[in-house]
Amino acid sequence: MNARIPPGQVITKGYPILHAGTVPYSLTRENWTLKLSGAIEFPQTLSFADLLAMPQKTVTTDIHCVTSWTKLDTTWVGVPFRSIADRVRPHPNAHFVVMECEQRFTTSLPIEPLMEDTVLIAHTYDNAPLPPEHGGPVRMFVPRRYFYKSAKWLRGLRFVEKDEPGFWEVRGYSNVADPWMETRYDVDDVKVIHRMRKANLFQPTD
Ligand SMILES: Nc1nc2c(c(=O)[nH]1)N[C@H]1C(S)=C(S)[C@@H](COP(=O)(O)O)O[C@H]1N2
Ligand SMILES: [Mo]
Repeated sequence: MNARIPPGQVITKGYPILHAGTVPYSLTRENWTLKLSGAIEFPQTLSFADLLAMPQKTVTTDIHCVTSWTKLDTTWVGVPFRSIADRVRPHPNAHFVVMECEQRFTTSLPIEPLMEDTVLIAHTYDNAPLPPEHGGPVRMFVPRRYFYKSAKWLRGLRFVEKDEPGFWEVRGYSNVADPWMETRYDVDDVKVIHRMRKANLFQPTD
């Protein structure tokens, strides 16, 4: 098996567009803001200029959609999520981050995988401003999860103690969304819990 291509994925040369609802064309780099809120020391709202003033990072890697397409070697520019976390100083009880988007779309992840150095608040794709159809002016980029964790038209990051499953997650998709463990649907998450139990890593919290 090719370790680079997750199980059940097929390579596409195109770049499919996938989302619920309509593209918010009125959202531009000029009027876009990002609200940083929740369990953090320094709540604040960033403008696009604020985002550009932070250190930028370029990441070239593969993306994997749960509907089974994989696109190799995509190149993104943005601000690492980790830099945002450094700026707002999450409280110790901020275990999850809810990504809040236009049209009330949300998705969430534990804070730990978001700290990986390929995770970006992205504004540039393939050396050009991220097109509205692909989530521009700014989207989340979390390449080690299925792509529905990469929220388009990102408007807020809310740090929370307890997870809040998002739009696709409450509609039957996996909350783990790990392409290599192939957790596509909510029932697949049981596999992960089972593995963690076997490794003695699973600690029920309540
Ligand atoms: N705001 C928002 N972000 C979203 C979605 C959505 O419906 N709304 N769909 C997700 C899904 S299911 C996928 S596969 C990717 C697709 O991104 P793309 O259209 O740039 O390929 O966006 C994700 N981010
Ligand atoms: Mo998707």
